[in-house]
Amino acid sequence: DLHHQHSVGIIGAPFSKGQQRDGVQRGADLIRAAGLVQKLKGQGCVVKDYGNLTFEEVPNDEPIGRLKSPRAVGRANELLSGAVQKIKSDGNTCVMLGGDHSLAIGSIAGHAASRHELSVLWVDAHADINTPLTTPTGNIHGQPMSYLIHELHSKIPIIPNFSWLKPCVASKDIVYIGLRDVDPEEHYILKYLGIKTFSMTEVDRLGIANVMEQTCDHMFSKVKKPIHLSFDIDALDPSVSPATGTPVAGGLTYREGIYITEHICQTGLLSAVDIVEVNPKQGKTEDEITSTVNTAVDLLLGCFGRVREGSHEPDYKIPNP
Ligand code: 4U7
Ligand code: MN
Ligand code: MN
Ligand code: MN
Repeated sequence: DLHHQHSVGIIGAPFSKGQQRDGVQRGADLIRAAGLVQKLKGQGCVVKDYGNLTFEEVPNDEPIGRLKSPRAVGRANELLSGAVQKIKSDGNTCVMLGGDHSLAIGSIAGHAASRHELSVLWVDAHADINTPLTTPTGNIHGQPMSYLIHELHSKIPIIPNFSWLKPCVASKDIVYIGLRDVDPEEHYILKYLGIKTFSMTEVDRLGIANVMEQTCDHMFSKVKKPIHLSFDIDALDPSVSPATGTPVAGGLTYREGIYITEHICQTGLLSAVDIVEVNPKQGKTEDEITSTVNTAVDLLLGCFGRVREGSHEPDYKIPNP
């Protein structure tokens, strides 16, 4: 609804070991420095910033098969999962500022631990559903969904520092928007599990309004579950958000991105949001960094009640001269 007050709990996760590019660990602080908390308060939200997690160095974190930094990623996500559970038990919508997208493992697992059944809306150029055996790169930011889905449990090997994690999302409760760089093994998995996807082709064919109608129809087909929105900034076109590690041409426009957040806000069911993969070191100029960070902030404002038509206090009166 448009008038309820959003209680927002923010957790920063300055973590980068789910991939190999330095800089993504600075995303959370840059999004804060762009005024996120003040802007959310300015639109009527009650905001608590829980600060940043501290990730200790994990020694002897040798690759396991193709998997890179498995122990560090497992430990970081265990910590994040606990923090998200705390923020949810305090009665907030949780905002997780990454960091790379491997952090969705802990964010979604922590959210699921406090809410049982979730719908997951994954907005990304990529499907991030490689398993540790299908990954072409070994980077865990390309794998988080496979660790979380019940139906893939038997395909995930035992990994050190992941024993705390139990799969917590059903295939039927997932929707993807923005796909345009999907590995063949990932494409098979998406089809095999019958996961609902709106690639950029569907966004082009249907338009974003129709995509969001169908997304909500799919997510609310039975009961109205709380929504976990996992938003990878690379879902947007590199002309909008260039400062990211794996940009892919042909992405969502700024307006399509904002429309997604406005529509999800209006469901009244948004329960947790991730904003990930903002990497200032991947920006070629200061403007590229600023536009990426400001877009991340605007997406979050859309999640928490900002509407482009404008708004006013219910008791506002035009001043008399
Ligand atoms: B992101 C990739 F192979 N699929 O698995 C992989 F193309 O969180 C890319 O969406 C993953 O940015 C991208 O490494 C991860 C690759
Ligand atoms: Mn609302
Ligand atoms: Mn991506
Ligand atoms: Mn991603």
